Amino acid sequence: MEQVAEWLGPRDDFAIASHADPDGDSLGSSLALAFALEQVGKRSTVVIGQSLPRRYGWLPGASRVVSTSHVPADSRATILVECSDFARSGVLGLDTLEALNIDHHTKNAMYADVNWIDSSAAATGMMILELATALGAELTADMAALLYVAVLTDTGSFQHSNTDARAMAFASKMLAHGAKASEISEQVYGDYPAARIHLLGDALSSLKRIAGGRIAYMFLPFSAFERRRTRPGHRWGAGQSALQGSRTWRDAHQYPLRRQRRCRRGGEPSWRWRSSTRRRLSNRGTCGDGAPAPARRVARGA
Ligand SMILES: [Mn+2]
Repeated sequence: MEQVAEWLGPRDDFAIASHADPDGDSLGSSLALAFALEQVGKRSTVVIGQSLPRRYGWLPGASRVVSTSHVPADSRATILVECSDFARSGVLGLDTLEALNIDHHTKNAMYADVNWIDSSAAATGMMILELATALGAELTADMAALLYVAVLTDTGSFQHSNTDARAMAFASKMLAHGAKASEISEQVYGDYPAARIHLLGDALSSLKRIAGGRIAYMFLPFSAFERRRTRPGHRWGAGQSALQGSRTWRDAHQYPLRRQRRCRRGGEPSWRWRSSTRRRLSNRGTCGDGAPAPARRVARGA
């Protein structure tokens, strides 16, 4: 942390880059960092390599996010938030600048001048608060909302295994500083288009049980995506929601979801199946009757 503050000290005009397909943690962290830097008299621009996802359009400071494929010309240094390498940002030219790398994932190429990785943090947002405090910035209500979004989304609404006492204490602190839990949840999770809800229904109604009921699976054929007129971003989201929904089923131990994807090889469109699975923690290792659980990843292709 000392090294990070030392690196920031003499520098100004930062491009703060979130990763491609930005999530609540990378966007909330990037914007909160921009507010903290502003408090200590430093200029920064938050850059993302695509348009801002609609459900994050309400975030404090969202109007300052610049969607660009190339780093702004007036940037003098860059801070990458949750990017495993420069390319992960989806923004070109960052590697020509002096760089600070902030991440809580262990899989990180350690590519910057200063690399600050803390895998014990449930969200990068928790590291950003540490940094803001070290810089002497105050935790404002806007920053608290942004950092609450970071920890809310990265813990899967406080359901994933990274939900520990520290994450909950952090969330509590954000609420005490003005974050509104119910409003934020509604903004983040209550803005799905009808097409995505229908797609979720398609997935859930395809639910089948095999292997004597020990394995349940759902599948989403490409035709469902076409029928529901979904955009690419909805497809992954519907898959995730379907997996989430299947977790509530009392007897399930593992939840594979198969999605059909269209691929182009040598100009000819072809079909591929892609599978993802989730396993219930309390049943990890066995399928209830003592039999070993099936492989975590179901083989791709069909
Ligand atoms: Mn994260």
